[in-house]
Amino acid sequence: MKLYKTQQGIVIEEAGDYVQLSISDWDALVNRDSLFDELTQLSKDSTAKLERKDFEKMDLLAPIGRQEVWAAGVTYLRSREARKEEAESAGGGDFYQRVYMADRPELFLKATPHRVVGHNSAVRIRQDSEWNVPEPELTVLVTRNGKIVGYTVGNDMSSRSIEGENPLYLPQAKVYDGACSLGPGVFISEEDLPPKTLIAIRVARDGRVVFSGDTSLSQMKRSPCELVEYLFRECSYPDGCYLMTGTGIVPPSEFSLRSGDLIEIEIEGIGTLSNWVA
Ligand code: DO4
Ligand code: MG
Repeated sequence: MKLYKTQQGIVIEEAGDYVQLSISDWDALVNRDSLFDELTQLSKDSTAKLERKDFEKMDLLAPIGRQEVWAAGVTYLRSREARKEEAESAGGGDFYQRVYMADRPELFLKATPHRVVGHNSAVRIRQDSEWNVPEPELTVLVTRNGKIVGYTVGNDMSSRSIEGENPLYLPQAKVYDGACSLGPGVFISEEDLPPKTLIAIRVARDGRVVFSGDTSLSQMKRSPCELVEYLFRECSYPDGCYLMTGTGIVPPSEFSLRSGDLIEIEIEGIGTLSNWVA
């Protein structure tokens, strides 16, 4: 089942059937620990069925209310290798290997809601950064009680030049307006995603694919539950939160995004998130 936030209201999609909910409070809704069961019931009871064509005319918004967006780093070997290379000359090459091996994961605040964009909107690159990449990441929706109730597609837009100059610049490399994209909707499920779930990215420039790559969740070193357990240590999230679980795909060093590029990220079973670079 998928949950969508639109300008016209909240919509659920179950096996090709669309229902518009009478509930309009996103923050209260997504904090229900039994979200899957409740949405299943609402979808059965509702008389407000929508045709697919009517849903497609609605204005899709990023699936977020007041949730903070956090992110985990260096959860895949590919990310560890890329960062090690990038930070070596700044003396930070070793940090990434250490965090990859450590019990404690790397967790950082990625975005407050106003910095998040949704499907078919523009993500941004920083004006003071020369080397910029998308990071395709499975992103989990977590209730205020720490329960994972859904999954969405995330793009952790990053400045590799700022991050590589000094690891202490990480917040500037990661947090800026339009640096985070989520959507199109949220896949609501009680189950863990299968490890074979594919994550794929394509970047097109002037209609030509200039970068593509894929990985699967089986390549991730830590589980979403383990990351959430650390995230909730000594920190509360009154409106719930999103957690991006790290990237397993990093473009080659000579690649940098340009204005006008189209980024498409697909996670099997969840959807495809498309954004153009402003
Ligand atoms: O440590 C730097 C950021 C890592 C990251 O964003 C990732 O691995 O996805
Ligand atoms: Mg990342």
